[in-house]
Amino acid sequence: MTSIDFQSWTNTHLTRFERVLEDLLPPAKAAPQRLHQAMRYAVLDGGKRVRPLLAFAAAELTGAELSRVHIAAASVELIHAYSLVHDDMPCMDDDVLRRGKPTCHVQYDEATALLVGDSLQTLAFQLLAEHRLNDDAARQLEMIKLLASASGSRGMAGGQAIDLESVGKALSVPELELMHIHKTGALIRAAILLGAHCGNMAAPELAKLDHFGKCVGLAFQVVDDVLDEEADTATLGKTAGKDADNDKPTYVTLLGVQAARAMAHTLHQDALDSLAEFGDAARRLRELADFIVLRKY
Ligand code: GRG
Repeated sequence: MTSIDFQSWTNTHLTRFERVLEDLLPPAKAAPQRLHQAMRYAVLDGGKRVRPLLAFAAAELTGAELSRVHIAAASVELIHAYSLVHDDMPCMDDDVLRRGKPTCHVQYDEATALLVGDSLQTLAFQLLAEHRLNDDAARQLEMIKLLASASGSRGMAGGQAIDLESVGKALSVPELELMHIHKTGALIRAAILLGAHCGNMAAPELAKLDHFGKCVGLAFQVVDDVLDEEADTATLGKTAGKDADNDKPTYVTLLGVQAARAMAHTLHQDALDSLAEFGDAARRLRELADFIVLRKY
């Protein structure tokens, strides 16, 4: 698929991936129906699917089987969807709009939303354990460990804890960076590495990809902060200006819009530099880095 343009590559992958997610999620008619319907509501038909796309693009460097990459990408997207459902609940960010729709606890109820997050998280690990993702069992075990540490208290959930503690506080830029490397960056990095682990990439190349992931993960958050300030709710599909309203430190509040954009530009360049050795095979990763930094939603 290297000869088609980025938009066609994305559309082709996402159309196929939506069907994969539909099949991997429990059917809406299976009991307990309300929980299964709410899981499907939280995952299907929404979101940019940036993490799965990064997994597909990283896997292209290895020639991994697409059916395997689908499972790895789905596991990351399920963790991401769970984090959004829990983040939107009244005990956390208390938001009513996500992916252009009422949030899960608004559409269903709080107890259901809590169980949706729990069930999506466990389903993610079930997929990684149940499907053959690499002929080398040790590498597959590494994938499970990777997603667990990226999601848990030393990764995304830890970053969320720091986020909740930082409301109303004046963080320094390095403190803010540490928070976002965990909260947003860890899962983005994991998506890239899981895609690569579906093939057999050697450690030096994995390290380069990991650096790419670290840069785009942070750039994603810097741009998110700028968009939270500059874009409107309809464009974002979630409530704009939420961070400022909640008195949360952001790159924009600490640095201002212009310096935040400059930081995203530096991270973008650093990310592209780390792909130099991969040549044209890394074309989709470069295009995704461009999308992450230049996106308007
Ligand atoms: C509840 C354990 C737990 C963690 C929550 C991811 C997260 C941590 C909170 C989401 C709140 C937020 C706005 C985070 C900053 C950046 C981010 C992850 C935005 C949402 O990701 P997108 O833009 O969402 O990829 P879509 O809907 O496109 O998939």
